[in-house]
Amino acid sequence: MLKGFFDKFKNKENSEEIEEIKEDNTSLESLEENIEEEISDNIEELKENIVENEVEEEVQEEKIGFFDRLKKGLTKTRDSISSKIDLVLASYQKVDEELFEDLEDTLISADLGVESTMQIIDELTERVKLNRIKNPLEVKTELSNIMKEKLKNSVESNVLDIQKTPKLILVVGVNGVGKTTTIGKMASKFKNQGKKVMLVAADTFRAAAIEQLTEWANRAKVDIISHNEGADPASVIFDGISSAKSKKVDILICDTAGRLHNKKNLMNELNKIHRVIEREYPEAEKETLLVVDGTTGQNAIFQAKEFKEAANLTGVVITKLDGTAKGGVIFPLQVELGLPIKLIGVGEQIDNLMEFDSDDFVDAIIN
Ligand SMILES: Nc1nc2c(ncn2[C@@H]2O[C@H](COP(=O)(O)OP(=O)(O)O)[C@@H](O)[C@H]2O)c(=O)[nH]1
Ligand SMILES: [Mg+2]
Repeated sequence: MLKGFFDKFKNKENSEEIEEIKEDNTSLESLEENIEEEISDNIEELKENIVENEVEEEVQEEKIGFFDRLKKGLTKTRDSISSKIDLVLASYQKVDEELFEDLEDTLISADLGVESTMQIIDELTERVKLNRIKNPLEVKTELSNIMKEKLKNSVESNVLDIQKTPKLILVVGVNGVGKTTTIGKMASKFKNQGKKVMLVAADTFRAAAIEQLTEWANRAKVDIISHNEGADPASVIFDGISSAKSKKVDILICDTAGRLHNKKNLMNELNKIHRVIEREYPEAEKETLLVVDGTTGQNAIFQAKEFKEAANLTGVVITKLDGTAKGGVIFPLQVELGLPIKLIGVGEQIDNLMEFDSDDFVDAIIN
């Protein structure tokens, strides 16, 4: 009996021990579960971080890519402006009147125009005094700041807004500046941004001009409206507008001829086109872009003045900046004539068209 009691007691003890061990086991299991959960949470977080970093890197790369492409396109302008400025600044021990005169000559020789240059140098002189700048090398930073401000303050915006649709873009400019090429590049760019684009071949002067635009339409994979050589440009645009309306086109881009012998001819032709557009497409956002060839320097300014009087210009595209040291011409166009630079052409390829940003531009030509 006593043995039986002991056995019972032992059994009880055993079962208590077993319970204890069981409890320990469950708490161990839950601890394990917690640890596993924590590890998987950490892994998730790490994964998220990696994705975030990758996205950030991509954005950063895109930014670097854009700026590098801009810098590459503007190599000749930068070589002409930046290295000359460096040379001037390095040859002075102190900041004096002569240094400013030398800088003035440098900017004028880089096609910045007399008026813009004078404004920039006056402002620079004042700031150097105000900020007690003694070191000629510090002058460059101040100069770059002033150039950025001048460009920014001279127009409301440099953005070619394509969000409000339907939109009609009339492209004007003298022969050979790059109108047709720029239209092809724009078509591709806007299409890639999800817009439905159509082109109008209203340069009816030569059959080759119509063929050239047709080729660009094929390359950009957009529709085109054209008539035969010699047709009335306004009537081609009329047809373009009807087609754009029925096909619900977002952006209609019209090429025009550059061979108008005098200002009166030019005005008549453009007035007729503007009248048709106003009458047939009142709901469209209108944009008239003047294309000028950056390699022509002062000639580009002269053309801008002529076209400003003949057409209701909303912006300028400067082409061929890849092949010229005359990129400074942007200053007289925007600062003196108040025409916003909206796009710049930096090569002949379909993607060699960039949006203009004044800060990036100045950074790309002065470093
Ligand atoms: N290097 C370079 N050439 C360009 C650029 N834009 C246009 N061109 C070239 O300039 C020439 C005239 O262009 P085109 O579009 O026919 O001018 P349009 O007469 O005004 O229509 C062509 O050989 C183009 O390839 C550019 O941004 N850079
Ligand atoms: Mg053309």
